[in-house]
Amino acid sequence: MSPTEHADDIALTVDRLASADHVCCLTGAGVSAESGIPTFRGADGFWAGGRAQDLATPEAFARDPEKVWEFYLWRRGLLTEKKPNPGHLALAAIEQHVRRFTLVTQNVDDLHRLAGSRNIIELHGNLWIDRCPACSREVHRSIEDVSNQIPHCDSCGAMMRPGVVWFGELLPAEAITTAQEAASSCDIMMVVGTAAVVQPAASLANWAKANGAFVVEVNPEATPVSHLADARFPLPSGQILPQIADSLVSRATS
Ligand code: BV8
Ligand code: ZN
Repeated sequence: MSPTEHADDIALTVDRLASADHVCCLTGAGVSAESGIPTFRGADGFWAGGRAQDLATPEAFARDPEKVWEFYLWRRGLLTEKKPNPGHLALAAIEQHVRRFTLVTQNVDDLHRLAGSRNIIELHGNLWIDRCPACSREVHRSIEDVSNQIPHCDSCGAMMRPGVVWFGELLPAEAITTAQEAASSCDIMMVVGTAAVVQPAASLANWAKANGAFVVEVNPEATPVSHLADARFPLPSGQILPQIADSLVSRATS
């Protein structure tokens, strides 16, 4: 990307960030792509071949829990060598230089927290959490815990499940309510790295637009919310977000 290309939109976005009382950012799997983590609907995505329904639903888990655990334990193992990329780090830097920042993520890879983001809402849970379907006990795993053993509950012995939200399952009530409140009250909504097809997460962009927010989209591909964008960067987040963050930080510190 040539330096001047998108310069106007960068300047406009930084102006909005600098003057905002509340910035909201919705992220999806694309923000982790440059960390080497497959997205869901891309060519080499996790859902390639339409596997979402036989891997990420309660029915799939009831039908073949070993197969579902194999998928999630493999993804957990993948994460042990992955780290936040410049896009994650840029969002953490932006959070430090605006008045109020709410990061709403659909991702379950925990990379935003590792990058230093603080005010994070995980709409779809977290890959490092195991939850007992029988007694609701939760265990937060760490990279050291990675194994290929299916976890069982220490309290009641039941087979645990991954602490993520599957298709057909309700999102955690507090998470989606807080996210909708943030989308409804923010001055600027950044939509980064999401195909914007999964609901209710994708509708947060509409909530923000309806509240008069300035909408920024970062995605190499067009999405069903691209028409809402006041500034659109058809670029990888790891490329453009650091430019926006650097410009904001130098402005804030000059
Ligand atoms: C719900 C956790 C109420 C698990 C995920 C029938 C029955 C029941 C429900 C439904 C139904 N029909 C529709 C629904 C609603 C359903 C839904 O939205 N389905 C869609 C697919 C049509 N939603 C639900 O079921 C939700 N619950 O509605 O409850 C209810 C209950 C019962 C009955 C009715 C209603 C629960 C949804 C949560 C599912 N769990 N993940 C796991 O991770 O394994 S969803 C999964 O998709 C991930 O969380 C992921 O984040 C999310 C969204 O995908 P994206 O993040 O957008 O990723 P994707 O690969 O698609 O796109 C990547 C994008 O990045 C692309 O645009 C690409 O261009 C871009 N990109 C690539 N590289 C870069 C980049 N961008 C920037 N930089 C780059 N470098
Ligand atoms: Zn239990």
